[in-house]
Amino acid sequence: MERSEAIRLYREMCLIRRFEERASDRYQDGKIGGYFHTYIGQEAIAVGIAAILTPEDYVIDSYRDHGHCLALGSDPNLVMAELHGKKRGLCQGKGGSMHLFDKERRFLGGTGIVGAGIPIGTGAAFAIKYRGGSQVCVNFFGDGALNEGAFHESLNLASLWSLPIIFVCENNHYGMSTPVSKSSSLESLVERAAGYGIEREAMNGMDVRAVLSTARRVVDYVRQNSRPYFIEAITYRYLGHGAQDPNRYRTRQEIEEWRLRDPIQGYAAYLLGQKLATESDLETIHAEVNEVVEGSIRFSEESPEPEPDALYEHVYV
Ligand SMILES: Cc1ncc(C[n+]2csc(CCOP(=O)(O)OP(=O)(O)O)c2C)c(N)n1
Ligand SMILES: [Mg+2]
Repeated sequence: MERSEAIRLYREMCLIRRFEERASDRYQDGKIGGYFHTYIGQEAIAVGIAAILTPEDYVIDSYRDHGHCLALGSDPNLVMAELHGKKRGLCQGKGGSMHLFDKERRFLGGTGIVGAGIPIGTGAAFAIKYRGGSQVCVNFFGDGALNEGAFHESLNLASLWSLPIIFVCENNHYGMSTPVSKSSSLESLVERAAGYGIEREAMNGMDVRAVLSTARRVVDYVRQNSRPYFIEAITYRYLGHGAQDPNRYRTRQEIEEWRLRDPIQGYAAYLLGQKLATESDLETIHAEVNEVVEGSIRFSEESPEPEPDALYEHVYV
């Protein structure tokens, strides 16, 4: 990996982390309304996969979508303003946290219904194939979504019709307060894809270098063969499911153990060890990222609310 690329991955993970921390503060202060789910702990997955995609590829997501959107290059000002429900937001304040959408980046949106993005992404992959394109569609969802009928229907068609889609299950070990061990009949989640004849593998979602190398190989495979692929990204969400979650269903020790595998700290140690960056380079990145995020909050505060009449715009196409 080139030094500039190595540093860019670090910066992006830090941007997502800081963005989520400050957006959480704003939520607690009542400046952001609605539902709100952070991506803290899972940053390496979105950043590592987005780094391999071309601007023509499609991405679709669940409601835990701020990190993916930022990793794809959406403007932090617009994303933050969207969380604040402001007119200058990415979706003019009508999407909010769970329904970010960025047409320019082919980000087909977050979805509030668990598993709902899976058939839509499968449809996007069908469209790619139908039009004879060479793009891929990446479909992010949680471990909880594996138990939705839509997941099984989509995997069946994706395999039957040989669609260029990468199903990325971010296994953060919980669907709200329910551990995977109480919701899945199989311990190994990748085996869910076996029943549909789909190639599959698990990867360490806490290590951006592991994500990058898996993504590079898998995206190549899907592009060249127009076949679906299933990745289980093993990870952990540090905070509660959403902003109101008191987090009583797991021990502090469990959270602390996962924090020892933190994707940002682990990668910082790698950059320093390989002499790809100095302590002072990393401090500069933190300061820059902080300024971007604070700027996005100022941008959100300065943006007006949407006009009441805007409620009727962009509803149907
Ligand atoms: C169809 C549907 N059922 C239930 C819910 C309520 N719900 C919201 S998030 C969630 C847990 C999903 O967990 P997972 O897929 O693992 O995603 P994570 O939150 O861990 O990223 C549930 C049950 C919903 N939004 N949609
Ligand atoms: Mg989960």
